[in-house]
Amino acid sequence: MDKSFYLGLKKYILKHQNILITTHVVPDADGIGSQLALAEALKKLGKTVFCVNDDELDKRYSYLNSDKTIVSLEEYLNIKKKFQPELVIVIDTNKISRTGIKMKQYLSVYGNIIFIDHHPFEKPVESKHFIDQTAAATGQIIGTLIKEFKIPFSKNIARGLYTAILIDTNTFRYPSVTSETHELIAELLETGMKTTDAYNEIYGAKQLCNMHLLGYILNNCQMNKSQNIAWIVIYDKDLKKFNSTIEDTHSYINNLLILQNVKIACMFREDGRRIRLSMRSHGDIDVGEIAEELGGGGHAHSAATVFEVPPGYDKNSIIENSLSRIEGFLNSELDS
Ligand SMILES: [Mn+2]
Repeated sequence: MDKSFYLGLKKYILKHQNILITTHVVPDADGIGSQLALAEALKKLGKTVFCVNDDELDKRYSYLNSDKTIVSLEEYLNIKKKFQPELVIVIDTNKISRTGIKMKQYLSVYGNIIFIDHHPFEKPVESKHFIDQTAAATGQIIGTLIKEFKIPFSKNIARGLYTAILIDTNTFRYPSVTSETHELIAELLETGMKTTDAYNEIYGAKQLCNMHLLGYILNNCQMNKSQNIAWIVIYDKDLKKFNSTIEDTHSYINNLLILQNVKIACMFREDGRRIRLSMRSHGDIDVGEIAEELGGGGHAHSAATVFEVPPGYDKNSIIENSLSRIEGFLNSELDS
């Protein structure tokens, strides 16, 4: 992204003193790491900053938030006293509805909201949406912005941003990773931050029961005839049987991408009367476009959608139907 993008963003943020930073619901490490890094940098600039999310953080992220910088909206409303945000920064999404039902309601009285994000967005407003779709993670945008502020990276900032980029690139495996990404990573490592610690803290906290669930799910992995689409299905009963939660299945889908010739990896997950679908790709196949055709959205290499299961319909028939549609989209992409 060109320099004017960061200059514009910097100028806008510097105009305000009281700043609230939030991210999307069910935040991931990109949202959380970016929030924490930006908050620390802005505090060093003398700003008053609150990091507030719709809900409490999942416990897998508590090591990043050991000083409780990020609080839930409920906690914030109890402690904020007279704090009135002059500026609200929404990280890692570009829609206010994605901040959560409670957060959206809370923010409805604040007009001064900007978005810092890397998800595709069709109608950005220049002074409101700071979106760099080419950035591998929002963490990469925040890292570049912090450099623009001339705030040196601390070990803590480095860990937040490194984790953000690690998660959003599937450990540097996506085509979104560029020389810019690695140049920033090099600067983060200059702080003395340990990559093995950062990796193990986010990926290496599994229990034996999660390992058994992973084995079970992968054992039932399937492929289409052409062997270019692979999928796994996670049912509620599997989670129960292996004493695991949805959070434990977070990166399961990435295992499918190492299959030879696979173009699209799919993970279907039962969620009440819905089926949630995540898709991953590498190479030229744009699963973001396919997800959009299926009523969802996302990045070129990582996207998602949700299917309602109408009364009287079988969940597996919804999965089969969406797989044949995905195959149709894939074949038309391969033909063009
Ligand atoms: Mn992201």
